[in-house]
Amino acid sequence: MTTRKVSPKNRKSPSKAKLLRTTDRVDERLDRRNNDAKIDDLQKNTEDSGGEFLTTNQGVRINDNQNSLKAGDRGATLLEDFILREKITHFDHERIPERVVHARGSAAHGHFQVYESMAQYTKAAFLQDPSVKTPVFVRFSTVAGSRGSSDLARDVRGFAVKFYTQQGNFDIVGNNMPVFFIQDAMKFPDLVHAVKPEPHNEIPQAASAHDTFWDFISLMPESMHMIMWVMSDRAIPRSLRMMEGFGVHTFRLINEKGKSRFVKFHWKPLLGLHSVVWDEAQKISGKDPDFHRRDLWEAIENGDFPEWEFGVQIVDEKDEHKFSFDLLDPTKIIPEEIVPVRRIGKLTLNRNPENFFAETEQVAFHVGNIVPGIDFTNDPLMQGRLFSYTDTQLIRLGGPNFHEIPINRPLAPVHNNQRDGFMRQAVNRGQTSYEPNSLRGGCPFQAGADMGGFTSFAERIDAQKVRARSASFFDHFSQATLFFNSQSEPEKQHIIRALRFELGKVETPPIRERMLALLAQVDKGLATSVAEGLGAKVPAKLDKPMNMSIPGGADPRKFQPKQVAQEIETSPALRMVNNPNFPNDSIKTRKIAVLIADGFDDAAVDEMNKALLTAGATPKTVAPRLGIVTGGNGVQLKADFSFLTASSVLFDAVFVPGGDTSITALSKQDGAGEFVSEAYKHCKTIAASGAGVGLLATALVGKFSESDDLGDGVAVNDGVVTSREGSIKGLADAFIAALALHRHWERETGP
Ligand code: HDE
Repeated sequence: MTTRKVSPKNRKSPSKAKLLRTTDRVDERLDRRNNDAKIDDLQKNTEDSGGEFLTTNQGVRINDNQNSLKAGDRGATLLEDFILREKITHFDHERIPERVVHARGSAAHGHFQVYESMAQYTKAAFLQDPSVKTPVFVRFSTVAGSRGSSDLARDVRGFAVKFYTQQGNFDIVGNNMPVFFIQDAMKFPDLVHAVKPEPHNEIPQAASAHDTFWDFISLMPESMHMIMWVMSDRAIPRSLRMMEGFGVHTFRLINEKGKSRFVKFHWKPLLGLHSVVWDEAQKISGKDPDFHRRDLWEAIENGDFPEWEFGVQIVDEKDEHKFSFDLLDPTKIIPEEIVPVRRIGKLTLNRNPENFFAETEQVAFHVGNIVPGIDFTNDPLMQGRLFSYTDTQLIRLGGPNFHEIPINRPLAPVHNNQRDGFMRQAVNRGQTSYEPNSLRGGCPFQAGADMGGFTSFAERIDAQKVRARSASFFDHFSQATLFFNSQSEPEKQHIIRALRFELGKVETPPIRERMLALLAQVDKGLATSVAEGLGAKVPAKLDKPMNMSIPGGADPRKFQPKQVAQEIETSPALRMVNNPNFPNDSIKTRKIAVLIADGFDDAAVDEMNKALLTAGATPKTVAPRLGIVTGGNGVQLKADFSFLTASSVLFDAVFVPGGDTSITALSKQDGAGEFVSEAYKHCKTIAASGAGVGLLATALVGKFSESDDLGDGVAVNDGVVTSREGSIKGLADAFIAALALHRHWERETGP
């Protein structure tokens, strides 16, 4: 293991000019290496095995890695065996505690580049120069499940970005939803205890569909906006590459003159916003629990680098109180229709980690990692987070030196008088470890603001010390209603179904009733539909003043939710279907299953594959068995999957090419018909040519009639694209157009 170089002892106080030159040199170095700077930095600790002898941790070459040292070949193992003891001891200590939340995650390296200087708003160095690429490491996660849980749980996704900037590390530790369940950090342990598996039997894993979660939520009216998001399709993304990200809290941008503005951070995926359906999510959890991890990994390995645009909503200080909601309340969004999201830069993920544990598991994010030009607000949820993140790393990573772990160490130089502690890597030279000192000429020096020293925004505060919540935090339902009203019809139905599922798993009737009463505050139709599915009735009204979530001995009447007139009735930016922010949907990186058996129409497959590849999609063959499959004209293709190793839920669409022998074999094949009918059920695009149309007709009896489709070549019915004799090019064009719609919700039957 190599350690970072510490700068040589500097006994004289350097002049300002000299300091400036030092900083410039660092900048130059970073600029030159651009986004490779962090990769280079990690190289110092990267070990490649190949061609070396096996050794102990002390570097002693090992002769026998098969047998322990014994007294005779059947004899007791000897305590003396230092090689065995070292190997087993290390193994025994391989595990560290998983994250208390967000334990399940996947990450990647990349870079960020700003489009134009944001100097008007912030002095943050990484937001000044479009030619500078700032290295980033991004970790996506689910919240509730354990490290080994399924990627497809209905859950919020963490979206944490670490920027290794010239001025130090800046972390945006956000989610794929812009609001949160609670308004104050005080409630976070309660929320997490409620959603985690129940303590007596550790059931259920990675699921909110159980009594304790809904018990808590039913007593926490402030969570209703977040509940709408978590019950929506946003909670079951198609891919980590196809979801938005949000900083959630309101932060501050501070410019060179010290002027502060409020800001909300956004990530907009260039591949658009897409989700799976709940039935599919549950099946994927069985077929491939690593679905999102694999998808991210494969996309990066294939060179399909995921990209997001970085967006900011900026609000002037003078406008702080002009909204129907409080900017400090993390259960509220600023609707994009009121304050547009300005896209100011791009994040690209282009490299997978080398080692999951070293990077993805050991990375330590912290909302408190900010750089000059960014600052906090008094959002009471964020304020609590500022305490929590260092604290959690101390137990999770085993001591105070976790900032020295390669993935966490900044590229900006680190000099201070902090010393020692478990696993210290830096060898700090010199006699002094305090400040002020004269023995080291006062080094390391404090930096004035003009030298990049961090100064906190001097917010004026004139207050009494109270445990309280602002009156401006009590509109718990208006934005939940805004969210529900902004959804497309299929998305509304999905929310209703999700609530029926979740509350259907709740075993205590009063919890359901309280939830129905709360849902009625959001939308009466929503509550009635959910109630129908539960065979229950929406309570006539909320019983008495809501006696929920209030301090002991307080008067409940002073804590009632109130309604505030909203600026807008709907916000199209909140829906996923026909969201105006994602107008140009492509089929890039979509996975298409091509079902073949010996005798398949090889000309059709060839032409379709070419069209799909040109459009950026990835066709994969699925056949009755692995190995080589031979087409009607003798073309040989390798089967990527068999019907045993693949399933329609792992693909975005299906193509069934013709070829009589192939279709006869597929018709007898267990799983082929199910493949097609399941894709239909999940509203995916399906195409068939020649005899393949017959297979569709059989698999989709009652849903699709071949006769409907036989027109002048290519027919399209609710995303089923067929051509018995027409051109494959025409079929491919129609298939690609239908695929770009992602799903064909018109096929869905009622909740
Ligand atoms: Fe976190 N959160 N959180 N959180 N959070 C953690 O830190 C916490 C909250 C978020 O990929 C922990 O290193 C408190 C909101 C992400 O490594 C812990 C409160 C948002 C990640 C912690 C919140 C988040 C975490 C657990 C309420 C969205 C994963 C392990 C006051 C804006 C980062 C760790 C990664 C992780 C505490 C609320 C996002 C315990 C106390 C709101 C994406 O420190």
